[in-house]
Amino acid sequence: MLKAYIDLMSQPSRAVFIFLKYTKIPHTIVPVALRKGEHFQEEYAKSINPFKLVPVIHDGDLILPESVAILKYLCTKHNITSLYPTDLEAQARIDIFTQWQHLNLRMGGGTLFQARFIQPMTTGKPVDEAKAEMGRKVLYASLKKMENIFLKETPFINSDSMSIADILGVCELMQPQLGLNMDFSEYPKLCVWSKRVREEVGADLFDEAHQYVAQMGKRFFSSADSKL
Ligand SMILES: N[C@@H](CCC(=O)N[C@@H](CS)C(=O)NCC(=O)O)C(=O)O
Repeated sequence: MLKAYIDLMSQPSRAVFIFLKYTKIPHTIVPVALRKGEHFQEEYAKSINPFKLVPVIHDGDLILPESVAILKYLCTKHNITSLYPTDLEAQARIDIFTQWQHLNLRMGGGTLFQARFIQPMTTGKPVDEAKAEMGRKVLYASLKKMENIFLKETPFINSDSMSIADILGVCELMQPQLGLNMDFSEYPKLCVWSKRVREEVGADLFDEAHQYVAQMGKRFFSSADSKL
């Protein structure tokens, strides 16, 4: 049976988790606790992922890292054309986002999250404000582009129906929104879209995937930090 190595604190891991549960592809979840450094253990680095990252899937003889590659592979293998269309133009429109998000939405939100939470927590050092500012700038520019480009004319990312782009995108958005308790109400289209994706995947599944990051945001960041 397919194994998925994930940590629910990780955005691309949550995307793989939601995708597997939503599509009901038989699988086993293997938790890899990043906070305990389990991804640095010799066995994991040697046999599962030499990049020492999550997520990874192990399917038959294939060991596959990289969330976008994982979701596309599984859609193709299981013929899930609703989430990754076979029509070339529709697929290309989804891929604009899957390529773009790495160095934009993900980089912005992830850098801010690292600077405001992970690094101070793991090193005991104060927040690296320059790094936080860099992340914040990229994040806000990305949120604007999400509203003005990707969601300009369609209820889902460049599409009338939900795709892997929405699953990947919403998990990135939730990292600063839930994990840092940030308020994105100035981005109304994004708020409506993220609610729409939550409803589409199912609120219970969405909330199960985001429970730890949400708990953390509530515990460490008050609403006064909303502009972080
Ligand atoms: N491009 C990869 C990114 C994977 C990645 O950066 N994973 C992070 C968690 S979100 C990780 O494993 N970090 C561990 C570390 O940096 O030590 C993907 O989309 O799967």
